Amino acid sequence: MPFTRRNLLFSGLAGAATGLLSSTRAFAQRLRAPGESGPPPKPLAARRSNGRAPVITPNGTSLPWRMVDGVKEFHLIAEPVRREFVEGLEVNAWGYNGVTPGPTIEAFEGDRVRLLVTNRLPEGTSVHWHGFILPNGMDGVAGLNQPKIAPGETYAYEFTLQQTGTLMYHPHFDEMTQIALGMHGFFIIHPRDPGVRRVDRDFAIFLNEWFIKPGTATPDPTVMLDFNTFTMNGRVFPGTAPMLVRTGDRVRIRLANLTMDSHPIHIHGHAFYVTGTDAGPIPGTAWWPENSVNVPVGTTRDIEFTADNPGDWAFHCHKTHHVMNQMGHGLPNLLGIDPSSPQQRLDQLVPGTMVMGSDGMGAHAEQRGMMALPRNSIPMLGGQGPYGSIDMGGMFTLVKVRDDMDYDRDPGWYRQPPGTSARRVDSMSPPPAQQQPSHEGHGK
Ligand SMILES: [Cu+2]
Repeated sequence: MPFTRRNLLFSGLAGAATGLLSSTRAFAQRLRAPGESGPPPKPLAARRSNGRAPVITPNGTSLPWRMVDGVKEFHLIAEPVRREFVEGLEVNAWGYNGVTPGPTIEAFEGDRVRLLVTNRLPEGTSVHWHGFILPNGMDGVAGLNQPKIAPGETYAYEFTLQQTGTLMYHPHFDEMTQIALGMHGFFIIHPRDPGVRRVDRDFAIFLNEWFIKPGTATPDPTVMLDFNTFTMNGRVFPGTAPMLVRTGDRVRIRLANLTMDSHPIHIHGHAFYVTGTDAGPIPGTAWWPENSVNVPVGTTRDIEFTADNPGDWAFHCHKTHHVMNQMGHGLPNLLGIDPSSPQQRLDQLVPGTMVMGSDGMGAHAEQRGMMALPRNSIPMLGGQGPYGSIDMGGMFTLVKVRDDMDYDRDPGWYRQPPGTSARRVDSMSPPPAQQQPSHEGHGK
């Protein structure tokens, strides 16, 4: 199926629906403790509104909750998940409630929350509430604050939210495997007053990086530095859903990183302010303007801007290898060398191998359709745009700004107003001599 925005939007919605269903099912299946009585559980609460734009996790899901005796109760299920990063690449990951990253949890400052955690992994786990001010016994470091949650067991964490901001949850047991395989999620605490730091569009993007050998489906969690697949909310471009905003919207994007690398995330066509970290909101007087925000390991960053520039704007990690898709390593550097002879010899040994192009990597994108790839792997370079191939994949997505944006429907590619596009000029006559730079009239 060729990549189209419609497919992409549909698969995103389908994914969200599946996640919600599986969460709902999980609630229904929750075992009652022996002898537990009382009224039957109330139905799931609808998504709260409270006058605030809901947080959107592109390609992701939000975790439903229900009120039980004044406590907001959520249920996380730690389990292996099958995640499609983009059509052609399915990955054996670990996550929560059927997805990686796990569903986004939202609550309000002052809320009393209970988080049920059921372990369906083949090994123990725990959940740490990253950045939270909470009782020591709820902090989730296995061995230090609690026993590990053994396979099949359910634990309850319960505490009162004393702060606001973009926080996270992740295991603190066998971190190297569990976090690397995708076990992490957002826990967003809103201010009680809906007028505080209000925005029109509020997005959340969890960054991750993986090593998945081409032709395999299970990431190698022992890899320390040499990752080859970089995701935003468990998807790589062109599988990442664009963020849809209306001209004039106040936009917040929350970014989180629990990988082995920092990720400098860059926006085009706008400048933003850095407005928050995992320690909470930054006072307005201390916001600083940026075009790229480095998201260090083990942190979140909030950025805000007014979308005042219509168009399709790139939003991506600025480490150049992090905007490439699945790369096979160990190939020689052939930049500047005619690769046809080694290509032929390699083809005899390993059919379908691509060596680096002598003129850079752009040719790979051009040849994408003809490349023979190992099963369950994807080309190194991105997707199709309105003007040809976009040579970026991985941690790359789009902010689409339109005057009349329908938030529920991808508008397709931006139509640039006449006279506002870069254009080819080398086929025209050379500019007349009087248009050359002149220093006349500057005093000499
Ligand atoms: Cu990066």
